[in-house]
Amino acid sequence: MMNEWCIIRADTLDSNLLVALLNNEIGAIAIPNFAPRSVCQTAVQKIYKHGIDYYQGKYPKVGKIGITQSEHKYNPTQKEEYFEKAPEAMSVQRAIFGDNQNLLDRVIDTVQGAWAGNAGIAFEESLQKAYFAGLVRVINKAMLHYDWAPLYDLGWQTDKIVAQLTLNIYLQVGSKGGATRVYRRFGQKADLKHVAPGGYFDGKVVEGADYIEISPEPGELVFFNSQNYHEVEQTEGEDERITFSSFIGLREDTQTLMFWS
Ligand SMILES: O=C(O)CCC(=O)C(=O)O
Ligand SMILES: [Fe+2]
Repeated sequence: MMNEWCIIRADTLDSNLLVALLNNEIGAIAIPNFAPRSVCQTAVQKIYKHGIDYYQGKYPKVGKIGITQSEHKYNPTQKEEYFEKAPEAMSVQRAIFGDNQNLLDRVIDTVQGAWAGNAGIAFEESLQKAYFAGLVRVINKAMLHYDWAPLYDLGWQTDKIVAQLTLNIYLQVGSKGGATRVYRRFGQKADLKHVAPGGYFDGKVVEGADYIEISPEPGELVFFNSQNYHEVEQTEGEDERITFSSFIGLREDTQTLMFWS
């Protein structure tokens, strides 16, 4: 089963699948109908009611609700700001995704059920503060990139990870398009010379690489290894493509899986 780099669909997660993804032996894990339709619809209504923020200087534009480590990675002051903003961002997340049966809690429980070590929201020991996790994003198209927290090297707990996954739950999708393409190739520091304006990579970095394509299905929970290059194809139609997401990092020494955005 694990010979081919492909998308594995399953009713639930198990440790073999999780380990295979952390080791980059499979392309993605998809759990259909993880979030019931009613949960997705209610969340989407609350998202529009709350209002969507946009990333500064990102084109194509990407909307979000919540805070991101990647926007606070440039200096130690920003790092402190991230942790100051985290509690408020977390309570907005809980207001949108429920306090009981919270969607992120359900994902963490699912991952914990498949993992012998601890799984939970990341904690910054040096500041004694919790990370934020559970970002809403409106991505109608995303350019080629990879996500690897140890690159930032600002003394975050997440510098200590040895593998990074991303998880996305599709809350609303367009009428067509919007597939996530994941290439079987990890980003390398040396590739930084191929960064195009806007921080995205030139297609050269994935030349000849195998890839999978994940078509977004409402309610589906998808995990993939975010150190691989990935991009989101243009979404068509009136409905915006809205996702709920978090990173998951593995700390090898403690066998901990930490969640953060
Ligand atoms: O929206 C998606 O399918 C993937 C977004 C992304 O870049 C990520 O989760 O790291
Ligand atoms: Fe990404």
